[in-house]
Amino acid sequence: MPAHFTPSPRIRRSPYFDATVAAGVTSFTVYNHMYMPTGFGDPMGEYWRLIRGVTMWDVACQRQVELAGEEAGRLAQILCPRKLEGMKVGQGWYLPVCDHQGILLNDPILLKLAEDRYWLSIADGDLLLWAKAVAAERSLAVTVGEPDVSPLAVQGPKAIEVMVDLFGDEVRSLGYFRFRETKLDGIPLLLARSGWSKQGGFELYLRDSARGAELWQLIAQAGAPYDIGPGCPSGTERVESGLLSYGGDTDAKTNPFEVRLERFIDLDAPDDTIGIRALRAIDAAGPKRRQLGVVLDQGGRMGLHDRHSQVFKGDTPVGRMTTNTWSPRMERNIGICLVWAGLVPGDTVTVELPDARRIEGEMCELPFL
Ligand code: THG
Repeated sequence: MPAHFTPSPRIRRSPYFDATVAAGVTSFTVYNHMYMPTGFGDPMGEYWRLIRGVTMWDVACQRQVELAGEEAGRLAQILCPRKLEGMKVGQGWYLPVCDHQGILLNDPILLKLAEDRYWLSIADGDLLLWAKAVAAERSLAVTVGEPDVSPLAVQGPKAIEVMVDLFGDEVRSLGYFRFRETKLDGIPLLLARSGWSKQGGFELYLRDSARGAELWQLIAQAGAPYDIGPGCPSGTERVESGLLSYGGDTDAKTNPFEVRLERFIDLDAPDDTIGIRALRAIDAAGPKRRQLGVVLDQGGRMGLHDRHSQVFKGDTPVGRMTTNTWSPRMERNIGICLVWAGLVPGDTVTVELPDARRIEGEMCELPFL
C-alpha cells in the first residue's frame, strides 16, 4: 500500500498498544474499530512458535458486549439461537448470532459470569448496537454496554506451562472453554482456556485497561524460559484448522448452516429467539451453499488476497474462495471456499484470483489438519 492510515480517535488503541510497538509490531488491521497487530516481521517464525512453542497476542479488539440485570439471561436467549438453559456460570459457549432472516451477524463466545451477567466476546461487527436495540424494543430489565475488558491470548502447546508458572497447578484442571475470575499481581482478570487456534492455550481477559503494559510484561517474563514471542491470530493456522473468520469467510447472505456452525444451533430454541423461524425454514429447505477446503495446484508461496476469488467447475461459476494461505505443514497452498452445496470433496475446480490468474484445485473437507 502506497499510503498509511490517517490517525483518528475513531480507531481505538488497545491497552497493549505501546507494548506491541516496543515488541516490534510491523502491521495492523482494524477490527471492532481498534488497531489489532497482524505481524511482527517474521511470519514463518511466528507460525512455528504457535505450532511448537508459545506466543502472545493482543486481541483486545475481541470486545465484550455485557448484558447485566434481571433479564440478562432472557436477552442472551433472544439473541442466540442455541438453547442456553443448561449453561453454567464459568462456561463459555461458541455460538452464532443471526438476524431475523437467519443471516449470520457474528460468531461470539458467550460467557456466563453470573445468573444476571453475560458477556458476548465478539468478532468484528457492531453487536453492541444490535443488543441495545433489542433490549430496548422488548422492554427488558437489562443494561447493555461495553465493559473495560481487553483479552490477551497465550497460545501454543507450551502455553499451559507459562500459565502454571503464573497461576499454579490448578490451571491444569481448567476445562476447554471454561473460565474463572482471578488476579495476577493484583491485576483483575478472567482466565479462560480458549483462543482462536487449535494449538491449545488461554485467554486473559484484563479488567483494567490502565494495567495493560504491566500484564504484557508479566506474560513476556514468565514466558521467556519457553521462548515466548509476540504474535497475532494466525491466518495460516486457522485455515489449516478450519476455524471460521466472520467477515472474512462470510458475506451479507451467509447463514450458519453454510459455514459449518449447525452444531451450535438448536432448532427447538424458544420461538422468540431472533432468526429461529428462518433457521428452521433454511434447515427444512436444505442449504444452498457449503464451506469446503481447496488444495491448489500451485507450488511456491501464494500471497494473501483482500478480496474473494471466483471458483469455477468447468465454465460454471460455483462460488468463491474466501481466503487462502501457504500451509507450512502441508507444503501446499490451501484455501477455504463458500460454494454451491452440490460440490463434494474430490471435485476439481478452477480458482480465478483477483489478479485474474487461474489455478486448478481439488475440493476437500475441512479442517485440513
Ligand atoms: N476468543 C474470544 N473472543 C473471540 C474469539 C476468540 N471473539 C471473536 C472470535 N474469536 C469469535 N470466533 C471464534 C471462532 C471459533 C472459535 C472461537 C471463536 C473456536 N472454535 C472451535 C472450533 O470451531 O473447532 C471450538 C468450538 C467449540 O467446540 O465450542 O475456538 O477466539 N474470547
